[in-house]
Amino acid sequence: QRQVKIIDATLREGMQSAGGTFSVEQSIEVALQLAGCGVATVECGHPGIGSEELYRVSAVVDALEGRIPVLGHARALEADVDAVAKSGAEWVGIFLGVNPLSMASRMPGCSRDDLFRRIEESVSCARERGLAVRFTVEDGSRTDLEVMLEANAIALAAGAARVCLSDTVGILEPTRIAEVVQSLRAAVGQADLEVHLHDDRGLAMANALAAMDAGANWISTSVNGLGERAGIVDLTTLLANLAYRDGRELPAGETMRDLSRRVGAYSRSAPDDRRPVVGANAFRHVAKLHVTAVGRDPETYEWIDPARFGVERVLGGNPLPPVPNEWIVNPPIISAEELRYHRAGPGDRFVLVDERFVPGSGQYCIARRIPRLDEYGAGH
Ligand code: HCA
Ligand code: CU
Repeated sequence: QRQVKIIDATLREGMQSAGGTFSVEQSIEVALQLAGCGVATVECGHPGIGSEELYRVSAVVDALEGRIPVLGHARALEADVDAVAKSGAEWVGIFLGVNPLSMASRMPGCSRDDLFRRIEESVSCARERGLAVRFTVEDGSRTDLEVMLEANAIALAAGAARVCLSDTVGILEPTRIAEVVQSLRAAVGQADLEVHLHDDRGLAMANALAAMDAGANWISTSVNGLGERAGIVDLTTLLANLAYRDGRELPAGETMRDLSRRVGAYSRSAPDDRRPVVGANAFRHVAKLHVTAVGRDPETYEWIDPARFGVERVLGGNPLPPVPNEWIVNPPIISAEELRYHRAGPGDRFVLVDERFVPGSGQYCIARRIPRLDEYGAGH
């Protein structure tokens, strides 16, 4: 089995999340960190949207200095493909829906043959511009398999290097995606095969692993799973899974945690303490029974050695007094040092609303809320 490669789409799919957009500077920071995380390609933006987006994508291309390639997103239209070529990105990701749902709602009057012609033309156009091409049937999981296979075959014949199965609304289950990927793999032979999986049913990660086993060799991710609605496959959790299953080498834990925190702040989302690996509680043991057992032999309650992520396990954390009802968003338990950070006030990631010392623990329980846009300071 080939080593699976990761294309991280934080700077494209993640821009389609509720938390807002990434500035040029933020995009560059994130792209450079992604390059240090073993990601094979950075998917960034949709240059056809306008000049600002085109500028953001070219800035990321320049900053990466060819360390890893950039892929820009494009509809199956010459203008969109041209914009990607202008950005300097090496790859274009062309997508087109070919099922009755997308045809009726977005391309009334277009026959399937018209759409197939558009695939042929846009892929050829991209090849003429010197771009490498990934082709995606949008909403592939709700598209008739034969139709998807035909669309892919047209794209590959026109020079696409990779096709992508898109579970645009996150409906697949592991057993089903395995069947679909096997059919796609049989049809595309040795060509690269990617999967782009939304998490609407909470199955994106399970589907990614099933797809890998069935023959997909590229997985599309984003940091913190950021994306439309419930998002897509989470990058750092996937990396941890690959380390666990396949012994794949991990990037430095500090880089992963920093990336997660950074993208969390840039996307105005509260930290997810329970997120695998990078969450504050990912390696915290609470029950006395667990704490005692882990003290003797960590393996008793650990799936993987936190030292592999450069993290120390945390023992204890409870019992704490119940949090009063009126305490608002996400009251976490933090150290005195972290409290000083939160006291720094507006311009920070959160606005501190209330704080309370937890007796005997040296820690504080705080209430905070996500700042309104006008409360964000410079640098955020
Ligand atoms: C979108 C849809 C997409 C495309 C994926 C791809 C999806 O937001 O435009 O081009 O590979 O989920 O189908 O993200
Ligand atoms: Cu998507």
